[in-house]
Amino acid sequence: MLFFNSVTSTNEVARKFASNSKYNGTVIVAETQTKGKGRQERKWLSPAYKGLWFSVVLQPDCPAENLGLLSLLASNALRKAIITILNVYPQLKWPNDIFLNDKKISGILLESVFQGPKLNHVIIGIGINVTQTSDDFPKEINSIASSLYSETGQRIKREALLLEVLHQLEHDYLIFLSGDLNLILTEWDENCLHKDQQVELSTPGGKLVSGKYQGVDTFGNLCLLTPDNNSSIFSSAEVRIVQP
Ligand code: BT5
Repeated sequence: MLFFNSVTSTNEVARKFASNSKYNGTVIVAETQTKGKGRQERKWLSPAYKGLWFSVVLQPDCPAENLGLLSLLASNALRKAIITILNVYPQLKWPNDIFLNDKKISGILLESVFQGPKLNHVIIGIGINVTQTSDDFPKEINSIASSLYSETGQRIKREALLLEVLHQLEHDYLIFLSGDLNLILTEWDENCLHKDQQVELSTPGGKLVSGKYQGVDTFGNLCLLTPDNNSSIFSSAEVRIVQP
């Protein structure tokens, strides 16, 4: 595990180690990130001392299609760690956001490099808001983002949560490597925020598609039943729950 005071992004630091096999399992932790990033190059706010910002380098020997599952695995492991440390029950939004009381308290950014049909390495970047209060978030995200402290009133040791996340991640990753993918899929599905709900997806190509969320397939792709009664599968999209 490598600790830094300030980095641009822990995913960027991890990238330097990621292709060398001796760094499989390396964890990069930073007190703050100056260019923390989300998906699609969005910004991730990472104020010093107020959260956990870290990345894990993994070099799984598995087909490229299993990448989506790793995404679900990471958010599910994170959920279990939060339950253990805080005794509260977050929900999961596809593909890898963690919500508590309908607010986003954590996000995950998976970046990967392929070698032909196989994954060469994956960087799992995890951001968890721990002690922020609503004043710490800018207006634009104030109503959708929150922290573990704001939602539970509990002050926790960040080190304890970090160790528990890594423990759960390792536990589930070993199950994943053994080929038993059902546990991850079942646990993830049971705790999905938009289970059986009407949703609107915005695709990376900018299309909006509405329908009923039907679950995830064995690769972790999202399955949607569109109004014309067709089932469509998405490997990447932004999910918005449509209020009935
Ligand atoms: C994510 O992206 O949720 C993935 C975030 C991953 C962050 C970790 S921290 C360690 C590692 N190093 C990095 O550089 N990144 C990873 P996305 O689903 O695209 O959400 C981004 C959006 O969430 C932004 O556009 C904001 O609206 C909102 N946001 C930004 N900072 C936030 C925060 N701290 N808490 C909650 N929401 C935030």
